[in-house]
Amino acid sequence: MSKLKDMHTPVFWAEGHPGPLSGQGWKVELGGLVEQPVTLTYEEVRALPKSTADARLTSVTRWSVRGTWGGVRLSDLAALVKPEPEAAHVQFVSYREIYTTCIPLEVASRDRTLLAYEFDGEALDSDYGGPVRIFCPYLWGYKSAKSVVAIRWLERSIPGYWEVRGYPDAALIQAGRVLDINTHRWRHIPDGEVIEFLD
Ligand SMILES: Nc1nc2c(c(=O)[nH]1)N[C@H]1C(S)=C(S)[C@@H](COP(=O)(O)O)O[C@H]1N2
Ligand SMILES: [Mo]
Repeated sequence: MSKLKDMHTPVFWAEGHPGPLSGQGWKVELGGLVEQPVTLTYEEVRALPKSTADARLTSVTRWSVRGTWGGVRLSDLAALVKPEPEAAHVQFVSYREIYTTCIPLEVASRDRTLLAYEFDGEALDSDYGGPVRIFCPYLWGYKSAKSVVAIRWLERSIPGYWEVRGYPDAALIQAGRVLDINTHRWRHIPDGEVIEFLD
């Protein structure tokens, strides 16, 4: 049982579905241009101060799902590793290291950018990027890398899975129609993070 699945939220694994993934033995490496690289286990991620974001994951393929995402703020992870002054981008690496993507440090530093492990109080399963994924409501969903094994602070953005295939690195959400997964209705959105529908 999963609320995301019950709502028929699309499951995207461009690199191929990894099969079941568990928090047991899961590690996330925090590194790159940082003073103190750290590797966190799933349990250590869960033990860090929890933040929640009632916000939307919105795909460039024109759907959007709202819920309360729970996890650790990227800014709290940054405080652990202390990025060097040159760090200006953050790269996310998914399980098997085929899917990667980068966001600007400024976006990573905003309140609702999370290393998420929950949706509406339920642990994320591997369909939806469990045990831990990025949730970044400010940009198109392809920046919200699933089943993350590494987070790297970088000087320059490295084009990732969808960026090398022609999707813009900036990934700014653009006005238009989206299918609201929560209500199964087509709605209009403005540019930028989807907070309210226009109609
Ligand atoms: N590893 C990985 N992460 C990924 C993707 C993917 O294919 N592989 N798809 C991205 C895209 S395009 C979107 S819209 C969201 C979709 O999240 P969901 O599959 O949990 O609904 O995950 C993002 N993260
Ligand atoms: Mo997407």
